[in-house]
Amino acid sequence: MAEPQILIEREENIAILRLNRPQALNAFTADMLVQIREALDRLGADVGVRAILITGEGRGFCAGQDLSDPFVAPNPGGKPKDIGHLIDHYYIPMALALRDCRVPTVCAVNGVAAGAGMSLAMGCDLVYASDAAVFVLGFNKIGLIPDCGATWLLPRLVGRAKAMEMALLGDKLSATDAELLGLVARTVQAEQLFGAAKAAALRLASLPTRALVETRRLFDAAQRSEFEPALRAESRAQSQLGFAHDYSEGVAAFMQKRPPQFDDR
Ligand code: T3D
Repeated sequence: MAEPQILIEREENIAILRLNRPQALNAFTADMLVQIREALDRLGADVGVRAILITGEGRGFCAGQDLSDPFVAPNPGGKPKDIGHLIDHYYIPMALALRDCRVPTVCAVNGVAAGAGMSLAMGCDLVYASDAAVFVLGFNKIGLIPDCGATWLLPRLVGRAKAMEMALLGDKLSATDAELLGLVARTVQAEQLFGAAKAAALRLASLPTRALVETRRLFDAAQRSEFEPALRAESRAQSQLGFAHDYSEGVAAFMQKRPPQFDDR
């Protein structure tokens, strides 16, 4: 029987999603993209899950699209394949499922993150990288443009100049440089990466989920907004969150000098 392309485990109130094609540095197949999207939707809707940790099996995190996948692999002499179909029906739904995930997401980048694999990492809420990880867009070497959200995410994270250099020259970026540039939140020694990322996911899982996810939404929305509309959007979100149980629980816990028990999703 074929190995599953992703693995899901549950630990306490977090879910761990592992990309599981280590022989190809966890390169995406079309099936795998569907499985990741379905897992994000399913786990996000599960009230027992309050954070999702994404990582890769083996020495790589994800090498982007599997270039040998018959779904897209060029077919010299045969009928040309429309890569846009793959993007529209597989990559975009996965990228949107990640952006709209109902719980916070943590990425543990355990090795190379290339092409759309780098986009997957950048799309997570909290990105920790192993000191052995490297980031490379790589699209320039196959005559394509950065996709799966990379044109939106990368310049916002590292600035246009560095994003252009990474996209046009396609050089690898070390995890240390990725942290200095703001591409990842933290670089951790390889052997400590999973523990650190899991601890962060467990911390997120103990916090008020709706407020965390609203923070993500507002940070993203503010990128396309003037200052005053951002202030108004904050006010509307705050108003809604103020009606939620987690707000009264947080304030009560503070006043009573006890740890809060957040459970409102
Ligand atoms: O159709 C479309 O392409 C549209 C979709 C776009 C989304 C994208 O993500 S496009 C970008 C696709 N990804 C790449 O172009 C990256 C290709 N890979 C590499 O440049 C290098 O493998 C890495 C920089 C990622 C890692 O280099 P290194 O030296 O650490 O490992 P390696 O020896 O190159 O690879 C190890 C194995 O993984 C090797 O297989 P083998 O020889 O041991 O049997 C290699 O062929 C395989 N592998 C790596 N990347 C891919 C892959 N197999 C299929 N697809 C890959 N993307």
